[in-house]
Amino acid sequence: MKKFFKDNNIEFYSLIPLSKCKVVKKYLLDKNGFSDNASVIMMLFPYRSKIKPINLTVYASVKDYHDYVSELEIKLQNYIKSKYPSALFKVFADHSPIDEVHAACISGLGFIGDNGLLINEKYSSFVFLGECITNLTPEELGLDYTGDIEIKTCLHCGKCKNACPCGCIMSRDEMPSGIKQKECLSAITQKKGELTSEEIELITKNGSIWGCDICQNVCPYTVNASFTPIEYFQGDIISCLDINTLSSLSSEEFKKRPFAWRGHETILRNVNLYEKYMKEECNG
Ligand code: B12
Ligand code: SF4
Ligand code: SF4
Repeated sequence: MKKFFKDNNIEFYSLIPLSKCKVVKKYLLDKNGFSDNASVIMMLFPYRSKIKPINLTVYASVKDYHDYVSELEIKLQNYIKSKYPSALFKVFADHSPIDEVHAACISGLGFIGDNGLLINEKYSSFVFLGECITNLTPEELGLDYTGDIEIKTCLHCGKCKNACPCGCIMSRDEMPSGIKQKECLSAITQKKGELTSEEIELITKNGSIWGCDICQNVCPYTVNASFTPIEYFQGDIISCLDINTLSSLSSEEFKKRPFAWRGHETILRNVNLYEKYMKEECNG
C-alpha cells in the first residue's frame, strides 16, 4: 500500500481499527458487509491551489472531490484485487459511515480546530478527508496500526470565532462546542428555495456564493500552509462564477462541479443574487 500512496501523491494516510471510530451511519457498514473487525485507512487530500477564487470557496472552485475519490477507488480496486481477489474494501468520502474529522484526528493526521475542522500541520484545514474501509489485515496491507496518539488542540486564538459572520462557532470552553450547523453560512448557500433577507445579505456580503471559507482563511495555520500537490485539484478551476460562465457549462461540465448535487436552480439563484448586489454596489 505504501507504494500505491506514493505513486498517487497521497502524503498523509494512517491505519486504524474501525472499532476506534465514531460510527454515524451504520447502515453503510452493513450494506457493504463490514464487521467490527474491519480496518480504516484514513487519507488526506489537500485541495488548495495557488489560484485564489473570487466569489467561490476553494472547495467549490476546484473539480468535485467525489469524482476524484471514485477514480482513486477504481485504481485501488485494480491494485488490491490483483493480489487479494476476494478482499472486501470500499472508499468513502463525505457520505461516510464514520465521523471523518474525529477519525482523522485519532489517526494522527492533524488536530481539530475550534472551527470544527481537521487542521493538518502542512496544509492547514484545506484538506478533504476520505477513507478506505477493508477486511484486509495490517500485514496484508503492509501497514501498521497507528497507536494511541497524543491529541493536540489548535491555538484557541479566537480568530475564527470573531470572524464567523453567523456567530456559530462555539469554543471548547462553551457547551456544546463545535459549530451550529444550521446557522453556518456554508449550509445557507446550499439551501434550496427562497431565502430570508438576512440569508441573502449573508451570501452577498461575505464574498462566496457557494460554501464559506472565512474561518479557514483567518486561521493562523493557513498563513504558511502549502498548496496541493495533487494534479486533479490544480486544473480546470473556476475562480469567478458569473452568469456567462455558468450558462457556458455543458451539462457534462456542470456535473463535475461541487455545487452540481444541489441542482442548477440553487446555484443559479445565488449567482443572480451576487450579480444584482454587485450592480447595486457599482451604482453607488
Ligand atoms: C454535515 C457536514 C457539514 C455541515 C455541518 C458541518 C458541521 N461541522 O457540523 C455544513 C454544510 C455546515 C458543512 C460545512 C462545511 N464543511 Co462539511 N461536512 C459535513 C459532514 C458530511 C458530516 C459532519 C458531521 O455531521 N459529523 C458528525 C457530527 C457528530 O460531528 P460534529 O458535531 O461536527 O463534531 C464531532 C467531531 O468534530 C469530533 N470532535 C469535536 N471536537 C473534538 C475534539 C477531539 C479531541 C476529538 C478527538 C474529536 C472531536 O467529535 C464530535 C462528535 O462526534 C462531513 C463528512 C463526514 N462524514 O464526517 C463534512 C466535512 C466535515 N465538511 C468538510 C468541509 C470541507 C466543509 C466546509 C469547509 C465547506 C465550505 N468551504 O463551505 C464547511 C466548513 C464549516 C465548518 N466550520 O465546519 C470536510 C472537512 C475537512 C476538514 N479539513 O476537516 C468534511 C470532513 C468532508 C470531507 N470528506 O472532506 N459541512
Ligand atoms: S464556514 Fe463560515 S459561517 Fe460556517 S463556521 Fe466557518 S466562518 Fe462561520
Ligand atoms: S483560528 Fe485560532 S481558534 Fe480558530 S481554529 Fe484556527 S487556531 Fe483555532
